[in-house]
Amino acid sequence: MNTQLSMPLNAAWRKWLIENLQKGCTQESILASMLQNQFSHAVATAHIAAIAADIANNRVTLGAVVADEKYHYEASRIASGNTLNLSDCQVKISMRLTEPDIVVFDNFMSAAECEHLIALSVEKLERSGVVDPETGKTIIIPARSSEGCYFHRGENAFIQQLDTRISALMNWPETHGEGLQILHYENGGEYRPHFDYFPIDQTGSAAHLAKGGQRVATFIMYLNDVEGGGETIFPEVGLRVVPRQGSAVYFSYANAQGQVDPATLHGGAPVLAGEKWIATKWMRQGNYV
Ligand code: PD2
Ligand code: ZN
Repeated sequence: MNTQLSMPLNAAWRKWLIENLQKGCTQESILASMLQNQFSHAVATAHIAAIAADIANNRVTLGAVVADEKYHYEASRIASGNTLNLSDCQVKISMRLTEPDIVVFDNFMSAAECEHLIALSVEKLERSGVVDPETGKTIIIPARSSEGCYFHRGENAFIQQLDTRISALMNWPETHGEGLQILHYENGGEYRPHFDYFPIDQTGSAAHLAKGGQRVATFIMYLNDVEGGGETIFPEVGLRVVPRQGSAVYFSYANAQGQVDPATLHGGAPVLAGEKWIATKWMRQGNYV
């Protein structure tokens, strides 16, 4: 047995490899994506060669390899304790769930910081889109009826301070974070349930995965109190996080084996009264440039 293959390939990666080899992607481009997703060169090369040989010898059918594999939970990246002392603020934990890994915080941002972030965003807002599963391009759909904008990492001193605070709390390098996204929902606005990770069996995911690898965790900060509705919902576990100014919710969904956790299906419930402002930070497996 090839010793490199003693690191098993999960069902999703196996399916992705088969599909990409069968549709004629070069082994170099497949290798590049796997390296971006934290496979070592030796392990990725061995898996590509093994699956290419299986295909050549008619030993694979897609139906046979898509069987669900249970997500393997790892320890949460969020530090233990009820109060977390960061360099510039003291954050309170108000709830922890382990499967899926979800943590809710109070006191992550001050009211003044929330107001300032909203004020910086109002002029920049544009209708939000989603990733087209086929093409990977951004498309506008009714399931996401918010407007939003982005701030590059460290775009100004204020954003830099938030980026650093978020990275410390998420226990993940700042360099792996996407730019901060701000979202504004009017009354009636919603974001129907979805996954924040890029499903590796969708062709549209490839371009996103090539830039920093898979998303591993999300951090949503609530910038205002919402008069009615607007909770962040996790339908698989029946959880509704009520938006409150300065509080935040964290959830993680990718492990070291390259699995993603479908129990993190989540959405933004319709705003029933008033408006809703949030900021979202997505972290990647590797450097996000
Ligand atoms: O607005 C929310 O609560 C929400 C829900 C689901 C935000 C996101 N996803 C997101 O920004 O990914
Ligand atoms: Zn989301």
